[in-house]
Amino acid sequence: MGTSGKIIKCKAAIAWEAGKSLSIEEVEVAPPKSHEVRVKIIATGICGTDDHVLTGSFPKVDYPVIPGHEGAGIVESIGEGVTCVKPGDKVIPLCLPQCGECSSCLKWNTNCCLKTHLCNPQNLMPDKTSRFTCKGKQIHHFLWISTFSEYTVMPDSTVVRIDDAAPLDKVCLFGCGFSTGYGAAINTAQVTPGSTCAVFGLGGVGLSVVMGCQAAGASRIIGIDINKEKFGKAKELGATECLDPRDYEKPIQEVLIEMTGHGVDYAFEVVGCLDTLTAALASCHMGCGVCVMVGVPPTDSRLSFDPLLLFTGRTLKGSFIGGWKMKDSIPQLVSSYMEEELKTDVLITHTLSFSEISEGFNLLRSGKSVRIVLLF
Ligand code: PAD
Ligand code: ZN
Ligand code: ZN
Repeated sequence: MGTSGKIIKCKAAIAWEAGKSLSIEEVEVAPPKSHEVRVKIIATGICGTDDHVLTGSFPKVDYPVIPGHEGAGIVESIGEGVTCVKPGDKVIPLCLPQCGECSSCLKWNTNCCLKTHLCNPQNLMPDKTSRFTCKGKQIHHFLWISTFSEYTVMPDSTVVRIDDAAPLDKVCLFGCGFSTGYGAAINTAQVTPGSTCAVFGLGGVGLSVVMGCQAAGASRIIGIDINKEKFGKAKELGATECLDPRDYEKPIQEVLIEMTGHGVDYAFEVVGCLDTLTAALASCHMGCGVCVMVGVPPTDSRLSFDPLLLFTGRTLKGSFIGGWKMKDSIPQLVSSYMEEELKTDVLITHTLSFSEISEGFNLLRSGKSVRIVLLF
C-alpha cells in the first residue's frame, strides 16, 4: 500500500480541553510501531461516554484528545510482530483490551484486562508516546483507539478481525453500545426466564439492555426514562411498560415495588447518575434482587446509601463492556448479526457525515436520537 510506513494526514475531531466542543482539524498520524496497527475508520458511533469526555466527567483523560471508541474500519498497515490482523482486514477496535496474558485475561470470570484505561490510562500508546500531532502539538489517544480520526493507531491487543462481509456502518455498534447493554443482561446479571427487570435510562446502551433482557426470556421489562420520546423504541425492543419518574409524586423505587409487589429481580442503571443508581438498587427484591451498574458515574463522585439495602441480600455489581472478553466475543456477536439473530440496526436513528459530528452531539444531548453513526 502506498501509505505504509508514512505519516498520513487526515481529518480528526479534537477536544482541546474539557467543557469545549469538538473541532475538526487536520492531524498527522504516524505509522504503527511494533505490535501496533493503523486502521482506516469507515464508521463510528457516538456513545454517551464520548459526551462524558467532552464535559470532563470521564476519569483519567488527558487533553487535547481525539475521543471516539465505537468504530469499525479496515487495516491500512501493521507494525512488526503483528499476527492477529493484516492490511485489508475488516476490524473493530476494542475499547477494552484483551492482552491474553494478565491475571484477568487468564481468568474465565472477568473481562477486566489489566491494560484497561481504569488501571493504566490509555492516553498514550504503550511506549508512552502519541501517534497523533496537530499544528505541531502532541494529541492524546482515547482508550488507545480514538475512532474520531479517519486513520488511527492502536496496539494489537485492542483490535479484532470480523467477517469480511460485515457492513461497517452498522456493526460499529458492537465496539461499545450494543455489546455493553446486551452483555450486562446476558453475562453480568444472567437474567433468568420469567423474571422482572427494570432498566433506568433508555439511550443506545439502555435499549440494548432491554434487548438482552428480552433475549434471556424476562417476562416483564420496565423501562424508565425522563424522556418519553424513548418509550416507543423501548416497547418495540421488548419493554412491557415504560415509566417517567416525573409523573409520580413518590420516589420511583416505591412505584416499582408497588407495581411488582416485592421489587424487581434485576435492575440496571444505564444513565450514569448516583441518584438513579441508588433508586435502581432500592427497587430490587430485598432478598435476592441484583442491581447492575452500567452508566459511568461522574469523576471522583462518592456513593452514599443505607447499607441495610444490601444487608438483606440484594447484590450491587458493575458491568464493564457487558462482561465480554472482547477479542473472543466481538467477532461472534458480529456473526450473530450477520445471521440476523441480533437486530441492532433499529438502534441507529441517524447516519451523518463525519463533518456533522457537532450536530450529532447536539442530537444526542437533545434526546432526539438513539445511536448516531458518522461516516468518513
Ligand atoms: P444516552 O445519553 O444515549 O442515554 C442516557 C439516557 O438516560 C437518555 O435516554 C436520558 O433521557 C436518560 N436519563 C437521563 N437522566 C435520567 C434520569 N434521571 N432517570 C431516567 N433516565 C434518565 O447514553 P448511552 O446510552 O450511550 O450511555 C448510557 C450510560 O452508559 C452512560 O453513562 C455511558 O457512559 C455508559 C456506558 N457504560 C459502559 C460500560 O462499560 N459500563 C459502556 C458504554 C457506555
Ligand atoms: Zn461507549
Ligand atoms: Zn489482559
